[in-house]
Amino acid sequence: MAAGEALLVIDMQVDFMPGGRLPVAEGDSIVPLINRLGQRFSEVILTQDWHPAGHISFASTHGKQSFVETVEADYGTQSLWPDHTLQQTAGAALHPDLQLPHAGLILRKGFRQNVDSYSAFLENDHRTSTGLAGYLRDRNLSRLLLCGLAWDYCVGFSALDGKALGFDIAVVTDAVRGIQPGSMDAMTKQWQGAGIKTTESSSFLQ
Ligand code: VGL
Ligand code: ZN
Repeated sequence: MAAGEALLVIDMQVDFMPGGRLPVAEGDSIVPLINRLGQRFSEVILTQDWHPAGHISFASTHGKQSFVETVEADYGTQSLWPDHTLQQTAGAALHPDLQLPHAGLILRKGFRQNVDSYSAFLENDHRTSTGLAGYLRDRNLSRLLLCGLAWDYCVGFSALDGKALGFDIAVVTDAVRGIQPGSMDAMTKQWQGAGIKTTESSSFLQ
């Protein structure tokens, strides 16, 4: 890795793995690749989706159906999900096979009752900072390689916000999996429009 580079590993948590509460197909298959990538970076940052009971993003909170129904939040339309990554539960834990002991930061997000946060940089109101940009700037980390879950949501919006905040962003596409093919395609188009690069893990592993 070059100076100023960091690997940002998004939401590699039990609930997003097959068998979890909000499973991403093949989410577990990228764990070994992410471990290998991690060995190439001295700067590694993890994120952890971390919701309280009754969170605004849970369909159950509103007596609605997940995936198909939405609610109008103060900040706009919020998609609804099955209850997932509840604070302090086994499902919120990082995948037990992740081996990134040198990671310097585990950033939690989505912990406010009435605001979701897909992005590692800004909550879904597009205003409230998670503090990640400040951390990166303080530590002179300006180029980020993104991997993890999910392509169409938390990886996707982290890439868009990171780019908009002035970071050089590349998504390591073979180390990412997504929730819905249609929204993955739409997100990929948004990345292209924003000038976000995509790359493959082979560029970092020999
Ligand atoms: C995610 C939906 C809800 C993600 C998190 O990690 O992509 N998606 N919460
Ligand atoms: Zn969530």
